[in-house]
Amino acid sequence: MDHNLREIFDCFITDGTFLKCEPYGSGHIHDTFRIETREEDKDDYILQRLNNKIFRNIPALQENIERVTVHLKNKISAISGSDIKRECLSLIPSKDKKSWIIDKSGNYWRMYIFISNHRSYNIVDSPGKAFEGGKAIGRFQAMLADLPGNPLHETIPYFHDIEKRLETFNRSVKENPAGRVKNVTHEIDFVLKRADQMKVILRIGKEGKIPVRITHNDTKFNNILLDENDKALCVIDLDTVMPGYVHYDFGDAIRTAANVAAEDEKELSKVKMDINLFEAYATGYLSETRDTLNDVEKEYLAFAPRLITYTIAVRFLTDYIDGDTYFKIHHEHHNLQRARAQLKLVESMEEQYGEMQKIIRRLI
Ligand code: ADP
Ligand code: GN1
Ligand code: MG
Repeated sequence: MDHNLREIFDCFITDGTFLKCEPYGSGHIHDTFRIETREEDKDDYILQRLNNKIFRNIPALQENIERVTVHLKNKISAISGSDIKRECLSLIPSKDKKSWIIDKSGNYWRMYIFISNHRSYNIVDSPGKAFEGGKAIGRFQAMLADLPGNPLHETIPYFHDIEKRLETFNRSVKENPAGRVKNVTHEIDFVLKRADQMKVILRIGKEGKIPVRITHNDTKFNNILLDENDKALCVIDLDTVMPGYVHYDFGDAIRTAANVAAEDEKELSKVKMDINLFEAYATGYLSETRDTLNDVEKEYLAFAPRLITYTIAVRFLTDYIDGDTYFKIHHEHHNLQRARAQLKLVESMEEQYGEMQKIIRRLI
């Protein structure tokens, strides 16, 4: 699909003139572009065509992000020496005073200031980076704890609800819409064997033992930008910031920060959770949250990576069975490759679970 990106850029109130635009990043959901401006001293921008098949209510989504970024900006600007354009996402208003526009074909677009001199990692190669990521997410949760007003909209209902995800999965297996079930019988068995044990976080939530807080819900490591010295800079991709359990953020971050291989690694023998990266992330995270989390929340942190890695594996596998309708893919069996790598990672976490529990108990 071809879009006139210069025309779309012109719908927003910007500083600086359009020089060029190119696809940017490796997100699985939106179409993301970097816009460079002609002037050296003006900001560059990130322009996104929003996936409104996945996010069904864009005004509600944007309202959440407006509230969250205003709140974060208030907090961050009160810290001396802070760099507000780089430590928090800045939405760019459109000429008709909204934080998004709809083009002639019905596409939704939004724009942010491009965060300059950042580093983004799909794979984390040092405990120092993992520690910084943990600090960033811990601080993010802490800063949003006193967001005023109504609860945030649930931009994707039941996003991390494993019972609902398994219902959808079982329906897809039964309906077999793309005729692919025959390719994945081993993976289906793996998923079903673990289905019951994965419901524990939902259960302790329903029992009132862990509170619903404002969480990010998509803490994959490339959604945490580091600065030029690999220090925590900014948490991005705020589309799923909404009520949730802290385990979802902890689990998803470990899924990506502590896996020594790529999320979609084809060579499964390379996929493994590195316990040192786990420990470093947990140390950073707990340095910011130790005093606010309750005892049950802390106790279940060690289990969270198993739950979220399993959940994402189930989602990749469901999408493969459905014929690739949700995640962007780069080749025919990409979702299957992702699902297999994530299931391998679940196994690696199972093998190291005792050690993970010991580390968490030592840190809390
Ligand atoms: P998706 O939901 O598709 O993952 P993201 O909002 O995470 O979309 O954006 C995709 C990628 O674009 C990010 O992983 C990051 O590399 C880059 N990105 C997004 N927003 C910014 C920003 N404000 N400044 C710099 N890079 C950004
Ligand atoms: C998507 O948006 P992105 O690429 O950061 C997905 C996450 C998955 C992740 C798997 C809204 O994240 O839930 O964990 O892919 N986001 C949405 O890589 O579904
Ligand atoms: Mg992203």
